[in-house]
Amino acid sequence: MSTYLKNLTILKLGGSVITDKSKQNHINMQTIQRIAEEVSTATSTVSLLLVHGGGSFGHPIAKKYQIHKGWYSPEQKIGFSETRRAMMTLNKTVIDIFLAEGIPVVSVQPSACTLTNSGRITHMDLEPTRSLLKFGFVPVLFGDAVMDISQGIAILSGDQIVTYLAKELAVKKVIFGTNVDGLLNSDNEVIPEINHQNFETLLKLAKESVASDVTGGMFGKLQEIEPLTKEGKEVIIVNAKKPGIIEEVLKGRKVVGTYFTGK
Ligand code: IP8
Repeated sequence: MSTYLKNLTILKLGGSVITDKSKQNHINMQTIQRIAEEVSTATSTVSLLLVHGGGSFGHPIAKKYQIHKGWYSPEQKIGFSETRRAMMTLNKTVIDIFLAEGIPVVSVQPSACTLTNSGRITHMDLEPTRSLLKFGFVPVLFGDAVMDISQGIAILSGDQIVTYLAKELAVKKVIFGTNVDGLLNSDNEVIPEINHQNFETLLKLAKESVASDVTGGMFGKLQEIEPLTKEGKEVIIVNAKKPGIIEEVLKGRKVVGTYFTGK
């Protein structure tokens, strides 16, 4: 393995962190700004890949035009284009804020390098991303509307991108920055550790919770995390809305959150 791939970390910033899901097209500028500052103090110790979700930008339009259900009507064309544009707008703001903080972020547009089949990635050209990492850039990918071999069009979640990148790029650690302190039990307490014993029960619990996302909310996230834990990756769900958490976890310190042990 080349040196640049050692200690490679993926930070996923959920849509609920970078946008206000209760208001369409509302970006949480101050939250992104604070996270960028935290990342900037921590990136000397890690190689980083950023992935962000769609929040109140991608999801409402994707839902309106049922892009995640695949192609069934020419009216979806405008919806597909609008979903893509919404994600570009959100991504540009993230890029602007991180760049102003001196972080060498480079946007990598998933829909331009990825094909799915029934919503799952079958091809993703990772060479540009590998090259960016080699030179010390921070590639930034995001959930997107993509072309799909069997159903024509699809919504590719940021979480699925994370799983794919983590496997293909020999990533060591994956941090999911959400708006909750971790995975919560029925008493709203953080489950500090998830292993093979309690994974299935928690998956059922998450399935019963209502998801407003077209990509399945916490249930979708857990489904993406499962194969990663089997491969022995370090996976952590933390609250990115709480100041200091992202900096601490990037620096390898123990924080409040849910740790997947894979045992
Ligand atoms: O928020 C979905 O990405 P996610 C992106 O990571 C779109 O599930 C376009 C809805």
